[in-house]
Formats: sequence, C-alpha cells, structure tokens
Amino acid sequence: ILDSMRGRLVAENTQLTMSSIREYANRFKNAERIIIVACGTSWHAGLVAEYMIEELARIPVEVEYASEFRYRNPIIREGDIVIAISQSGETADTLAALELAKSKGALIFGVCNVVGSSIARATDAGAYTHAGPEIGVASTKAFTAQVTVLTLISMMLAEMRGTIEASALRQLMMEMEQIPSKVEKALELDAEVQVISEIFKDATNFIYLGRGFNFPVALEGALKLKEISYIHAEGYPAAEMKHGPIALIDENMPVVVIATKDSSYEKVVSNIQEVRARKGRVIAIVTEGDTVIPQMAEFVIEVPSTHEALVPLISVIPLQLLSYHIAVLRGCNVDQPRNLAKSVTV
Ligand code: F1P
Repeated sequence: ILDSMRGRLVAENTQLTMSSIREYANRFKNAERIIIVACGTSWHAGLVAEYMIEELARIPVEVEYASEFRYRNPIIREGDIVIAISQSGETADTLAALELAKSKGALIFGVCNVVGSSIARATDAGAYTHAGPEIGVASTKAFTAQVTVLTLISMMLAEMRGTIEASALRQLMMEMEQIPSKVEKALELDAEVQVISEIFKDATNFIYLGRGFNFPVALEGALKLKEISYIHAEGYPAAEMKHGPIALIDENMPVVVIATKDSSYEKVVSNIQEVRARKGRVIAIVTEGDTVIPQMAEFVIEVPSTHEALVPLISVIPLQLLSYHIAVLRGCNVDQPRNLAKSVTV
C-alpha cells in the first residue's frame, strides 16, 4: 500500500492521468454524465468516486454493477464517459459492460492495475493504479490505489471545469501528500485490532455502518469479512439502519461504525446511540482525539484525521486488519479464500 502511495503514485501517476485526460479534455470538460462500471471492491472504489466527482467537479455520476449493466438495456448517450475500474483488468462482466458502452459511442476510461490487461487494452484512455500484484485474492491495496487515482481524476476534472477554488485544490493536494504517513500510522493499529478480533472471532453476523464518504467503506469492510472469514456481514448507509436492519440488533450483534469527524459526525453519533439502546456491540472507527464516542462505544479505534474526501484511504485500513485477524483466528486461508478467483473471467 505504502509503496503504491508514495511519490511514485502521486508524481508519476498524476502526470500519466493528466496526459490521458488532457487528450480528451473537451469530452471531460463537457461531460454531462459519468457512468462507472466495476465489480466487487472496484465497485466500492467507484462509489467513493461518485461522491468525490459530484462534490468536486459537479458532474452527475452513476455507479453500476457491471454484472447487471451488461445484461440490461442501459441508456448510454454519445457524450457519456464510462470509467471501468478493475484490479485484474480481466473481469469478464466489466469488460462486457465497457464494450457495450463503447458500441453506443461512450468514451471509455480505464482504471486498471495490471498493465496491458484486457480491460486496459479495450479502453480509449486510462490511468494505471500501479499498486503492484495483489498477493491474496481479496483486493486491499488495489482499493487504496484505485481511490487515490480516482481522487486525482476528480481533482483534475474539478480544475478543468472550474468548480473548485485554487486554494481548496491546493489544500486537498497538500493533504494528499500526507496520506502515505497517515496510512503508515493506521497500519500501526494492527496489535490493537488483533485484540478486538480475538473477542469477535466467533460472531456469526456483523453489521457495518457509515455515512457519506464512509458509506462505501462500510460496504468494503463487510465484503472483506465475508470474503476471507466467511462470516455473514452487511454494510449499510447508517441512516438506512432504521429502515430495516435495526431489527437485527441485539446484545450479540457486533456493529462496526465508521464515525470519523466529518460533516456527518453528529448524525453518526445518534446512530451509535440507537445501536447502544438496543444493546448492540459497537466497534467505532473514530478520528484521533475524539472524546464523545469513546464514552458510548464498547471499542474505539482511532485513525489520523484528514480531509473528508480522503477519509476512505485511512478508515478502510482498520477494517481490512479486522477481517484479516478474524480470518486468521478462525483458521481461514486469507490469501486463497474458498470459492473465490483472482479474476472472474466467466
Ligand atoms: C473484482 C472482484 C474483486 C474481488 C474478487 C473477485 O475484481 O470482485 O474485487 O476481491 O477477487 O473480483 P477486479 O475487476 O477488480 O479485478
């Protein structure tokens, strides 16, 4: 993760991404809509990008499961830009989705990790994530690298379309440069997360909650746990809890709440209160120095503070560690989970 995020990514990839986007500057500048197609973890990175592109560049974004998109009759217009995200670059559903969009005249931009992969070759332009090979089947550092590249893209689009002040852009870029050291700090939570994992290793269900930029992180945390520890886990937008999942909460239900200090903070605090009122066991991911949530949650994991739009890069790390330790404690093979393939090519 660190390797892919240090100077190499920020310097080299910024240039590559910029030249790739500049080549199609007019299309990007005038884009009326961006459609993101991806599967699994890459889809979650796409969801982060939706929040980011809409917030920074004010372009409407739709995030589609490639596995659905390819089989329905989606409306694709000539001015649309389709971003296909894939770690392996070989996922059959993502490839078929982008080919469908291409046949209808959309510009296809790829965000792939594997250089020269089928998806990368089928795109009009793109940016590689250069995260290095994923050793395990479940994507971890690829997610971090995808979100990083998509953040750079969002910032460029915002600059091109004049939807962001130069000072705000500079501030975001400066904060981006702090991310590698903050990721490093978040990785130091390992021992702490291991202790919590020991307590919850025999749980049969988990709920993950997050709002705003942390909603896709909740989905990703739940997916990692399912993939490598085979525990049933659901990720929800925290505000959606009252529309159903709240019925699941009792004294046996671990609820992981991503509750960093951002614009949703107060609302997440009341979601934690709702869970506590039903005796749910709250594991909260909070910003360093938070004094409110530690009084309410049973377990608290502190992560370094950063810009709201960059939080997923930090808040996902304790969730990846939690899945990893629980899986190891349950005797699961974290690198080669049952029933999963590195690239789903059929
Ligand atoms: C997509 C994906 C992964 C998941 C598993 C199956 O792959 O859903 O996110 O961890 O390996 O495939 P990709 O298109 O990003 O390579």
